Amino acid sequence: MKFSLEGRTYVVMGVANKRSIAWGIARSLHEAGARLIFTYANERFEKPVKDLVSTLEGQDALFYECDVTNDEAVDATFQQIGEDVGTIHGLAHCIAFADKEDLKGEFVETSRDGFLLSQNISAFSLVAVTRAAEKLMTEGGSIVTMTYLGGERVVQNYNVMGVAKASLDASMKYLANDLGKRNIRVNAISAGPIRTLSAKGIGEFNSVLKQIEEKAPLRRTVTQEEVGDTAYYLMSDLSRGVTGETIHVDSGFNILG
Ligand code: NDP
Ligand code: N5H
Repeated sequence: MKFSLEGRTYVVMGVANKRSIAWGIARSLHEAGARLIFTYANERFEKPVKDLVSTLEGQDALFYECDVTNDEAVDATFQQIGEDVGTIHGLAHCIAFADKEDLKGEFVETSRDGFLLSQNISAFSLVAVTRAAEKLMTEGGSIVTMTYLGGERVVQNYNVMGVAKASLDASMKYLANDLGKRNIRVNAISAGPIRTLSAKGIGEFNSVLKQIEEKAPLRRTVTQEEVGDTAYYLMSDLSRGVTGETIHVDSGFNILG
């Protein structure tokens, strides 16, 4: 039995399908008794997300469309959430995007537009949603974002996303400093590679997984459930003294030289 999150409401952003890391987080929070709110990028994803959530027994979830590149959409979404539920206790930001062309070859070839696009969706969006969501965290709260090792060091092909994750990681720390006085914590989970829709079609992904199986201390890859349970810890009072932190859920791969 988990430490209960009954009576608490969490916003989960970035469920695309059942393989999404956001879905692992949603299931873990649901198991702890939390009420969930889901956002998706556009109405195309409304039905698939609703169908998925209908499999969570007894979950009285709410759904909103929210394209994070649009300030008005972000503000309107959180204003509506405020009107519908009042207080929220946390938010899981599981959103990233880069042009496929920028995820191969040499980083030096990155275009200005490609660079700004990935920064906009993958890093600035955390700032935008935090600013809108914190107004609803009247009892304190916990914000969790998803990052990857490629923001700390050079990982082949991650390129423009690595620079966006470095920006996200720094944003997470500045936000943690701003919001700490209102008892709102901001942390990141650095996940090892997981086969999701985003990872689909990325060249060399299989060899990245194989490298983890051969070299990571745990000699295996991680699952959405394992990331979900760490997000649950960060959302719960178990982590009440933790903010501005990055927890690696990566079978220990990051400690290797
Ligand atoms: P998914 O493809 O399942 O999720 C990516 C999500 O980003 C989608 O739900 C997509 O929404 C959303 N998104 C993209 N653009 C926008 C936008 N403009 N507005 C709102 N939402 C948007 O992949 P993952 O679960 O793998 O990715 C989740 C997070 O985890 C990302 O930050 C990723 O970088 C990170 N991560 C992933 C790892 C992995 O190996 N998979 C490893 C480490 C970190 P929609 O479907 O509605 O378009
Ligand atoms: C070193 C690697 C492998 C190479 C780099 C992969 C980077 C992936 C991240 C971004 C977010 C993927 C991405 O934007 C794909 C899009 O161009 C195309 N896909 C889509 O549009 C789908 C339909 C939608 C749902 O995707 C999004 N994002 O909206 C890194 C890997 C080992 C680990 C990894 C996969 C990290 C990560 O950040 O996801």
